Amino acid sequence: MVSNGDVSTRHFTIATAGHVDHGKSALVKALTGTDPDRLPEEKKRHITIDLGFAELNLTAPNGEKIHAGVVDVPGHEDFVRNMIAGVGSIDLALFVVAADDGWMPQTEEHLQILTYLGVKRAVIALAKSDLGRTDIVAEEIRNQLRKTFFAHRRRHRKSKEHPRFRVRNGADATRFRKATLIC
Ligand SMILES: Nc1nc2c(ncn2[C@@H]2O[C@H](COP(=O)(O)OP(=O)(O)OP(=O)(O)O)[C@@H](O)[C@H]2O)c(=O)[nH]1
Ligand SMILES: [Mg+2]
Repeated sequence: MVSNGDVSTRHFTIATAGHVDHGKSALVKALTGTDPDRLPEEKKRHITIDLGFAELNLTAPNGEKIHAGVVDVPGHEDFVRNMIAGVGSIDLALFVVAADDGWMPQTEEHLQILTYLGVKRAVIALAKSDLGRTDIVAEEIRNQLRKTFFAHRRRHRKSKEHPRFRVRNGADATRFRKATLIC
């Protein structure tokens, strides 16, 4: 935390994760206004190759300022080394699963990488909710996360045998109808 007179600012680093084409960069752009795909080749191929960066400035209900640096990682398996570099020292993962595709190989691989690197917090974003059966994919995500650290944290806090995830609709921050967040 950095104190600036009587206003303090908390700093966080967030990184995306998830399978190729599941909507990570679109979500970063919707949240921050910055297109993280900056390379000409990325624009041409409509794919993230290298890490992209954006930032988010928020004010908490208590007036505290929050500054989040956002790292957007590639989902394609060929660029997994760049993904690993991007999530090396983050506070929170923005874990994206597309509702029309569900749990895919790099969804699983990125979850394993986050787990291995000790990332302890994640927000799960169910992207492309305008295209898919959100209830079925949400259930699939719950099942996949049931035995992970993310679920265990909730289980400990609530002292329940089975973790529960709330599903809620996010604000309309994109050109798409809505983003459904599962947390
Ligand atoms: N219909 C619909 N399309 C979306 C949504 N989010 C993203 N897209 C589209 O899906 C495609 C892939 O989106 P990206 O944000 O580039 O996906 P990505 O996960 O960043 O892809 P990589 O970085 O290459 O792994 C683009 O054509 C987006 O416009 C959504 O919520 N609904
Ligand atoms: Mg991308």
